[in-house]
Amino acid sequence: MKKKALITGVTGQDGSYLAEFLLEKGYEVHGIKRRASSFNTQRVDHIYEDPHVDNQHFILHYGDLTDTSNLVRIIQQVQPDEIYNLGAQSHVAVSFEAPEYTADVDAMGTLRILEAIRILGLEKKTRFYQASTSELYGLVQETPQKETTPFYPRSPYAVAKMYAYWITVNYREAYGMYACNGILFNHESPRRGETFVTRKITRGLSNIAQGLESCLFMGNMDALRDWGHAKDYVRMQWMMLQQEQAEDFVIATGVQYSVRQFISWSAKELGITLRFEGSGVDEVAIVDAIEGVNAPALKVGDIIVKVDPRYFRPAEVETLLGDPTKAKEKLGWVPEITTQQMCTEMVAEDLKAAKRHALLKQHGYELPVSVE
Ligand code: NDP
Ligand code: GDR
Repeated sequence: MKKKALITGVTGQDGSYLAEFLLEKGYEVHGIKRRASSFNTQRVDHIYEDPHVDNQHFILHYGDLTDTSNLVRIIQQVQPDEIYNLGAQSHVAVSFEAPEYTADVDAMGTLRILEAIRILGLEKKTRFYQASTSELYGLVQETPQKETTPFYPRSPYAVAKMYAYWITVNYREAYGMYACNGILFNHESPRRGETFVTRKITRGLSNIAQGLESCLFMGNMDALRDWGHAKDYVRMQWMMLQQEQAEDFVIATGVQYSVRQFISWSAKELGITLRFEGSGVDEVAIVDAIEGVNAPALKVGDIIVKVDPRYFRPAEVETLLGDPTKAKEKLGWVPEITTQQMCTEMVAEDLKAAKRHALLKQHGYELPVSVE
């Protein structure tokens, strides 16, 4: 019998990589997608299967983490062996604007799934993975952060995820369910949402190099993060559900860089050397040298990065650095892709898109460029 997995958040970055990974392992993969006024399945369109053929391996269901009856019905119908709860309002800055919605989806949504498993009597059959986060550490109490480091959440998103973390632990202890938390540090890829910092940088600088935008406006460039590749991290999500006992794990690279460093690397990938001048809200990045053919729209002396305080957060998480020793020792997991290799891949993909776009513009077909 084929194993069945149900993924919430299948249309997101991690959901799409995890669906690919599980399909390759021979799973029947079910995903929950939200109803939207336009198509929102771009990240999984390449694995879409025509519902009119027999033996479908990838099946999408309409649903929402705010809708209990919908979740119960889908779980009852699918009878999954594994549930990966990746669905969330996942943007930290947005959670300050929409705190109640974030709590409903990220905290209550997790409870709704756990309760659905219990109501349907699937406690012994269905294994549950919760997408927990390094944001739980917030104002860090210990460096590097590991499974035993105390939490100090710093945003409505992190507080909601803290509820989800503990309710997962609680259902494991109270009902003997196989339920676990992956405490994942930031992970990125060419499929990363365009408003998260790495993708904003790789896409923004690629557009600027091709003359589609003129300046990238950034928030706190001193922030330090431990950035891995989403492909490495979804492998670990699956590994966590294949153990004898459910346990929580930190997933991280163990190396941290600043946002400024990521900007410099991305610029270098485009053949641009940047010089940072000024400080605080007056800091800018200036083109110091250009090599190669990837930045035809720029000249030395152009200011292409500025700080805009609108991107500062009401409470910031300044530094995160994970210690993945437990994942390495107990599961043999080590990340295979370095932060710099990931940056190279992201810039290459965004540059390809920017070149296509610039070519259309050259021939009179101007497309709007969405910028945050
Ligand atoms: P994305 O933002 O790319 O994807 C989030 C997914 O959740 C999307 O499919 C989105 O649907 C869906 N979603 C949002 N709201 C709802 C809702 N009300 N009901 C059902 N689905 C909903 O996130 P990532 O793939 O980057 O992250 C996956 C999970 O891991 C998230 O829970 C995130 O909080 C967590 N996480 C992520 C980390 C990272 O660095 N990427 C690190 C640690 C944790 P739609 O496409 O329609 O918007
Ligand atoms: P984060 O990711 O908040 O860590 O949450 P994000 O990429 O949004 O920010 C990382 C750091 O960069 C700083 N920053 C900016 N961030 C954004 N988005 N836009 C900017 O212009 C900008 N300038 C500076 C931020 O202040 C922050 O310090 C991500 C999400 O995927 C969560 O869902 C997940 O739980 C955590 O990672 C781990």
